[in-house]
Amino acid sequence: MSATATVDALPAPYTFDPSTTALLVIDMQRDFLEPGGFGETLGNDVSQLRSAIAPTAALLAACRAARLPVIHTREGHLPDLSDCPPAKLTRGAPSRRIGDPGPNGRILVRGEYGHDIVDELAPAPGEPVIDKPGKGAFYATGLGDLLTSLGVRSLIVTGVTTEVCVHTTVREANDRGYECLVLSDCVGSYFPEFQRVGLQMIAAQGGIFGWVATSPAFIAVLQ
Ligand code: C5J
Repeated sequence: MSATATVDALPAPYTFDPSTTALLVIDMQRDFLEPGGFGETLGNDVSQLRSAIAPTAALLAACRAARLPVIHTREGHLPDLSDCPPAKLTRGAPSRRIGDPGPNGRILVRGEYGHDIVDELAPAPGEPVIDKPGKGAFYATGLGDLLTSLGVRSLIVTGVTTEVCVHTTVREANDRGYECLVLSDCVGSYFPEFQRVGLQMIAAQGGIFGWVATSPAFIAVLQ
């Protein structure tokens, strides 16, 4: 692999050094992607997110082959919910609240079946999984220290949902000086309009939060 690679992206081609780049797969959990979980309790059509699974599986294979570090995240809470702010617990009128029992275990609680990553994208042995109580992957986690220890400066960002945890994490990363490339076919939203606009917001104004590309374009330059 050459020292740097350049991928066709918006708002402009994105040049990165694979030796300082990691793949960040955000919250591809049953609780968001499968019936009976947190996403569905909020009234969402969870099938909207499933289009991101197959391209992310191909991306994972390519990144593992290229020896890029792969980091997964999961949103969820301790069994006693002590890390869940009351505002998050009581907001809205979901059919089941965080911590309530559901068909995949307690909603959005660590250790439950629904909290874990979908089978198709299961972490490989040794790949870090960052458990986070919030929407951003840097808040109240060890992600920053992990990236520092790996020497990572740029992030390939995928996952769900585009306008919530992906956006929050990209904004956090951007403020910390990381360059972020978001792969449009590997992120998903329950709302097609938010998917479109969420991606536009990242690349607007000269790339105010980062760059946007497709996974085939990225994989092509990794090989
Ligand atoms: C949400 C997430 N949407 N992972 N979480 O509540 O985007």
